Amino acid sequence: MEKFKIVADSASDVLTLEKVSYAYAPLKIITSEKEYLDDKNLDVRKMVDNLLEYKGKSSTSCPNPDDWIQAFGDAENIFCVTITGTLSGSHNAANLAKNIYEEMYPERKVCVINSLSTGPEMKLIIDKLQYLILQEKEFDEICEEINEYCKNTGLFFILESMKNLANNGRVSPLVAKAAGLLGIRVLGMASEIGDLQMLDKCRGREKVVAALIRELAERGLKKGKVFVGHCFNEDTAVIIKEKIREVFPEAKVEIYNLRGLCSFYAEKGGLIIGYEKF
Ligand code: X90
Repeated sequence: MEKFKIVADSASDVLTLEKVSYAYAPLKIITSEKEYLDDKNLDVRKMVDNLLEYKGKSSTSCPNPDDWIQAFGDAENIFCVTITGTLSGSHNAANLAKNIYEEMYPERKVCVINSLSTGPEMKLIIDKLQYLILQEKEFDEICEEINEYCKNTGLFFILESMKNLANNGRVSPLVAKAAGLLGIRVLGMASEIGDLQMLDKCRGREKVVAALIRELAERGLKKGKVFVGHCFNEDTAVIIKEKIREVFPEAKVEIYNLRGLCSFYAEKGGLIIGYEKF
């Protein structure tokens, strides 16, 4: 049995970890025609293209406590990272799973972490957990340190459409409307309570990237790590990376493709940026 294990839901975009035992609980993307399981086998490109053509209703569903318990598997100390509990039932389900699991195995412990965020910020939290575990710290110590760390990470998003967010009640239709206008990109961030907070509406890519860089500076990026997750918008991700390199030469930037859940809500062209506030 493993001493330490990291577990997350698939909103984290993390499928494997190199140095610590890891598992994820997939969310689902549901249309009247099809169900997409957000696991390693999902063809994200195909899903995004299908969704662009599809005109009917679509929604998502989160793991239930049983799914979480399965992902926990057999480990003494589990760190479980969830998408924001403000917008998803995943966090609640993970807490229920923790209670059941700890009752089933009184000698095992689960620390559930509400990311109050998604994708790239969850990735930062998972990387930090891996680092803390490799430092051979104790369970309680890691719990404490990871909760401190979460206060020093943040998330921005750049969206061209908020249709799926609005249709599923994750933002108000009024807010979503602005993002629907041709050529308009919305810049926002994960708020302190873990929902979407709008910052700016920009016409054109250059303006929105400039606004993002300004916000990154104002909200504390200096030499920290940055993950730029994108939904088939590598061009803009590369521009963002170059701009960050220029303005914050010591920051460490990595680009990656969003997986299913984040792609569904960010939609084609969407970008989600997680960063450290130091
Ligand atoms: O439980 C479920 O069905 C999942 C619901 C997820 C709802 C929101 C996901 C947002 C994904 C959009 C831009 C980033 C927003 C960050 C807000 C904290 C990506």
